Amino acid sequence: MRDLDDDPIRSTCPYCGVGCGVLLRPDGVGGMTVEGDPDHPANFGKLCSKGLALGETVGLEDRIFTPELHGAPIDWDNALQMVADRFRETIAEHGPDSVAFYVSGQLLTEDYYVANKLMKGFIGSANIDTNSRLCMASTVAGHKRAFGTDTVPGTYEDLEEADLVVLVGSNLAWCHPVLYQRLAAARKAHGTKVVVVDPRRTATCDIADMHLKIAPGSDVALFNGLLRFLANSGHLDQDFIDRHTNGFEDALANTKDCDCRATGLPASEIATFYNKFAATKKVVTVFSQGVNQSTSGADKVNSILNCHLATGRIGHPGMGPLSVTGQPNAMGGRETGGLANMLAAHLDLENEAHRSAVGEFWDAPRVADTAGLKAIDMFRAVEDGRIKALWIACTNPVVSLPEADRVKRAIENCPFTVVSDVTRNTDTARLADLVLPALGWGEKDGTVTNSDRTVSRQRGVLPAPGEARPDWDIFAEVGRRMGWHAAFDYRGPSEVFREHAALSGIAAGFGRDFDISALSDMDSEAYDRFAPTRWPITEARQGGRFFGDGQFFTASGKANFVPVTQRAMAAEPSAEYPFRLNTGRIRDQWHTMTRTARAPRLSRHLGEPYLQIHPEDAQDLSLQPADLAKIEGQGESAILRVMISDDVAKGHPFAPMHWTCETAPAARIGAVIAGATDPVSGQPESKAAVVNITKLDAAWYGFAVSTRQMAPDTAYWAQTKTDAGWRAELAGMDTVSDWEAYAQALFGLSTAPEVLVDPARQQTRLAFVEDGVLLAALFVAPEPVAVARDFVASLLDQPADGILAARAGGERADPGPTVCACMSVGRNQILAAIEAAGGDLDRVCQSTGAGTNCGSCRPEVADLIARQNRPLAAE
Ligand SMILES: Nc1nc2c(c(=O)[nH]1)N[C@H]1C(S)=C(S)[C@@H](COP(=O)(O)OP(=O)(O)OC[C@H]3O[C@@H](n4cnc5c(=O)[nH]c(N)nc54)[C@H](O)[C@@H]3O)O[C@H]1N2
Ligand SMILES: Nc1nc2c(c(=O)[nH]1)N[C@H]1C(S)=C(S)[C@@H](COP(=O)(O)OP(=O)(O)OC[C@H]3O[C@@H](n4cnc5c(=O)[nH]c(N)nc54)[C@H](O)[C@@H]3O)O[C@H]1N2
Ligand code: SF4
Ligand SMILES: [Mo]
Repeated sequence: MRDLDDDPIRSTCPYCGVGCGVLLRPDGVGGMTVEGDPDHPANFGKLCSKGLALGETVGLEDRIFTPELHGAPIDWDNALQMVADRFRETIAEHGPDSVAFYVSGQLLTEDYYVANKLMKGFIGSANIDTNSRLCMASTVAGHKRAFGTDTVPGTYEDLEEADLVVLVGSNLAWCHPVLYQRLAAARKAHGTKVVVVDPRRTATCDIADMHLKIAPGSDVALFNGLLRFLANSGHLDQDFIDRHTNGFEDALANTKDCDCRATGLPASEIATFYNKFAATKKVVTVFSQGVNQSTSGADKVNSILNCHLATGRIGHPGMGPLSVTGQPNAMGGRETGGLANMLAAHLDLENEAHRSAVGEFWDAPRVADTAGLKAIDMFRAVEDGRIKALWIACTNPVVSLPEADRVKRAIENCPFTVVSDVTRNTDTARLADLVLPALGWGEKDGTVTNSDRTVSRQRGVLPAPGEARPDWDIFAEVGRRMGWHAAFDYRGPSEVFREHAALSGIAAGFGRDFDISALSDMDSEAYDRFAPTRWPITEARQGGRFFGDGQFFTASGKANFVPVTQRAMAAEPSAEYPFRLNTGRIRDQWHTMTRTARAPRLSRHLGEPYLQIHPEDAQDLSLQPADLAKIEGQGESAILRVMISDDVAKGHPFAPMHWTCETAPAARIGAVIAGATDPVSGQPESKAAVVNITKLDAAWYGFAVSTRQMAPDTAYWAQTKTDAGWRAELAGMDTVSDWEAYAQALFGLSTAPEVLVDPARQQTRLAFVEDGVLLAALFVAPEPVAVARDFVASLLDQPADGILAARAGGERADPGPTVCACMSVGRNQILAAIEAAGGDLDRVCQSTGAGTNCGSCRPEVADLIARQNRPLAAE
């Protein structure tokens, strides 16, 4: 066993595409401490709240330890043979396109490589797609159209060297917090100007010199207008255009019909932005899901790339487009060819020469020669029976895909579904015939590539739970059992990585960008020691930027301008569906919460699914703060807590994507989103569904805490972990006559509770106390319950005096809802500090500790300061 004083093990955070380095110190009893790695080039020691809480998410509760067939354990031998047999039989009877893999940007490069090789080279179908289709597909398509390859030209340092950073559809403060901190620090040091283009005011706007509250979906109009402005105002780099690009005139001609008024922005704001862009040489344009998740996602990407190409602002320090990737290995997935329309090593499926080179390298019987089904189409093919055997790994599509209920029904009806996951308790794994236990972060070994092409190692420091196995190993063994022994005979991840690196060398022979061939003879010790390195990694070259030399990866060696036009979105608001629903992320949760929900402090920031809605919309709908709203679209519905805020525009509410059947079954927002996709990239429009909203008239509302997980059974509930147990919000449509019996069922307790009826507040309060210690409590009322929630939750497992009074006692002040998750600082503490320290942000942060670690709560602290003198809309 390792000694506690041993040197820490370096690894990489498994969440966002910033790809921060971490130092892990296992405690010898299944846990570990996690710190930022000061030597990692992505974060230099910083971590955000999610990275910092990693140690709290590695416990084994909820994990799956053996394969399970319809819920019953079976051994690996039978499980793997069953997968191999079922896939082989299905292929024999219905052809290779009757099976599919749906994988994930959270797989490691080695996992991805093996899965892709098995499907595209050996099964002979390209029916492998990934959740990156929901995430990066539009960028991939945009890059390929402009550059000839899916190349990210710049680096993180560019953000620090730029004089102007334009953030388009990116909530960097919450979604790439450490990169946001790097930008905020650069801005403080040398006054970088920041422009945020987002229909919603986000925490990122805290460092924005300008926030362009653009109409949803109108980014092409904004950037086409910019291209025209650059041309008309003499800001083109004509030499670069002439020597290194094709198609400028067409692209410019296309902007003639473009009307910037589609953006809904005042002409003066547009002019200020255009002038600033034109006048600043060092401009970086960062873009993310507000760009990608759109039926014109690829066009939005190209409208941005066009402006950088037209000014020659690409591939030099402090300038260029920078797509920030979401998942830790979104880039690795692209490098291994994990999308249904790519081959491997950035080679093209449609290219005969590419195919035969890869086929020869793999010694593969048949390399797929046409693109496979992209995510939305793949699940529709499951629905209509074209796909009869499906393997889902490392993703939770029943929650994260649009038309989520349709996806759910499709999987339910699929003749054979395998799910590889770390837990069986996901909405998707619950529907599988066979669940395979995968090793998780902290247990497995491999590599990931972050947004700026830096390849880093994830290292296993914890023992395998039960019989869990690494994903690459599971795919490889199925490959062997399907009859391809030699091709899948890997002894470890380093062997897979070497093969991947060698293939990249072959790809480079075709003039491709992705080349890490210098690593193709790296032995397993060198692989173990491998330090973060930016690609390309060849004998001649390492890292750096692309395209500064004007050389692109198209046949002509020149970049392509892509003529794009502002198009309508898939659906317009109507009488039936008058609202356009925006969706996205919150600061402290990761996607479907299978990991972040395990760390209580990450649920304290925003612990419940909510609908952020403009005050005028709320008024029209008679919605009060803390009411519940019913959102309908697609013939499905979701129930969310109302949060009234003018951060969102009228008619354009926002909801987070994170809640599931495990955490808040009525709130799966994917169910109400249509499966409309971009014709170029196949990426769904997750940010612009049309919906109807009504007030939910519940008969009663409740708030409950319990030392044990509760079993709610009502129209609406949302449950999260606390330090000493669980807390839940509840609402029911039917009146309850016996609250005592209801509470006993909810808590699984048979003892009699203490009951207090408070007629003034119309509240009924029930507390279950054993030996003077609080086990559980329920507060119910005909209106949303007013009670000091954090305070009540803090009393669990504590002496129960005063619980039913539910006020913060003199000795234990109620800290209020958590604002700073890293340092556990509550809102009330911050308000007190503002009173004492005045409105100085730094002083308030210093005195409370808030914002002194990752800093991503600083926008909220600033907001609290700003709000001191005005009434709160949402509370
Ligand atoms: N805390 C946290 N961080 C994460 C994740 C997480 O789950 N939680 N997930 C990671 C992943 S996989 C991803 S892909 C990234 C996503 O990172 P981001 O893309 O930054 O996050 P989102 O919240 O999805 O969306 C960004 C913004 O797009 C805006 N938007 C909506 N429509 C439009 C539009 O038409 N035009 C423009 N310009 N903007 C629009 C939204 O209002 C939203 O603020 O985050 C990564 N980081
Ligand atoms: N409405 C709406 N929907 C969206 C989005 C949006 O903005 N709005 N964003 C989209 C985007 S950008 C993304 S990236 C997707 C993300 O959506 P998903 O990929 O569905 O979300 P996750 O919760 O990250 O799912 C990862 C799963 O893998 C499991 N897992 C973790 N580690 C391992 C491992 O090592 N091996 C295996 N086999 N399993 C593991 C986890 O337990 C979890 O079940 O959501 C998309 N959906
Ligand atoms: S910014 Fe946060 S979530 Fe992203 S890699 Fe770094 S620590 Fe992890
Ligand atoms: Mo993503």
